[in-house]
Amino acid sequence: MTHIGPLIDAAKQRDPRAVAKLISMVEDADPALPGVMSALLGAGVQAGPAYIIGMTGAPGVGKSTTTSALIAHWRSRSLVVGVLAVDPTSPFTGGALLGDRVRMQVHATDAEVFIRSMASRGQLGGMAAATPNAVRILEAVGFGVVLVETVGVGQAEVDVAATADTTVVLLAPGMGDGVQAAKAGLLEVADVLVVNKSDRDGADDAVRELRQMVSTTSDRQPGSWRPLVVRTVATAEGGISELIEAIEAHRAWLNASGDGERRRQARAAHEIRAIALAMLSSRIGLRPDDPRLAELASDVAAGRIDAYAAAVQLVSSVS
Ligand SMILES: Nc1nc2c(ncn2[C@@H]2O[C@H](COP(=O)(O)OP(=O)(O)OP(=O)(O)O)[C@@H](O)[C@H]2O)c(=O)[nH]1
Ligand SMILES: [Mg+2]
Repeated sequence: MTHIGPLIDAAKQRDPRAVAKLISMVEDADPALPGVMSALLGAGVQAGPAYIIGMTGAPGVGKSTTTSALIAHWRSRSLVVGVLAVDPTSPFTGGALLGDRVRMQVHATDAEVFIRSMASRGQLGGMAAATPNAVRILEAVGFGVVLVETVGVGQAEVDVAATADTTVVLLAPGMGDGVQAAKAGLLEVADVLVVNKSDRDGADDAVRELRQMVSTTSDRQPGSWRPLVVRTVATAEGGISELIEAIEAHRAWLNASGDGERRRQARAAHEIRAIALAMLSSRIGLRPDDPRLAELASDVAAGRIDAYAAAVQLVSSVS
């Protein structure tokens, strides 16, 4: 609690260690976090909103490599770039943290690029609650562009992706492609679809399949956004300028249609709700590892009581 002032001052100068420390506080759900967020508010207003880009897709599809290729573009326009690689603590990404650092190494010596892997360390509300806070911190200290990498394997990741301004969904040929993405709910959140690893067989088919899916499933209302499909070879920086064009086109549409403002408000509502639910849960003393919850869970699993009745019991036992 005592060193918050200097820490915040250093973070406002984008001192990497101070920024990293603030993000650790988010991961740990540090009790001083509300104070940090309120101290950063003025800075955030001054800095203005960051442009938030979600990068999501199956493990190993090339999210980090593509992100690294994208960073160079915004750096060339003198924007400071933040990257959060969100580890949903899934077994898939257990070994990915070191890999991210290697893949983004070209930017490691650039003081205006901040790259950080994040874990939720069991905090209530998980990544869905933690990620927006971390993004807010980067935004407040002046990162103009924030890329958030999530592994698109479940609803939580889809939720995280949905809080971005522009969501880029990456696929690779031969991984089941469009159907896989549709099943995972990723097509619905995609503003831009990328077929990465297009140096491999099947890229043309994947692009065709996705374009087909987009044209049959997306909103036909005039003025609505239809996801763009781009082909890349991230390792050779192939297609990266097309990807940037697609992202910029979506950004222009966000501004012109007013959808950007709507998304920002939806994002804020999502954040407030996540924080409020976490507060309520902790006020009534409910933790994810609560033994009463475990006991009720075994009753529900065994069919002794239904989940609604269990929830009622749980709430009445803690309040
Ligand atoms: N052939 C080929 N390989 C690629 C391409 N893009 C990335 N790779 C390779 O694919 C592997 C995974 O790349 P990453 O960028 O780490 O993928 P990721 O989606 O971030 O992976 P996770 O964070 O573990 O989910 C690496 O070995 C990359 O070199 C590409 O366009 N073509
Ligand atoms: Mg990665």
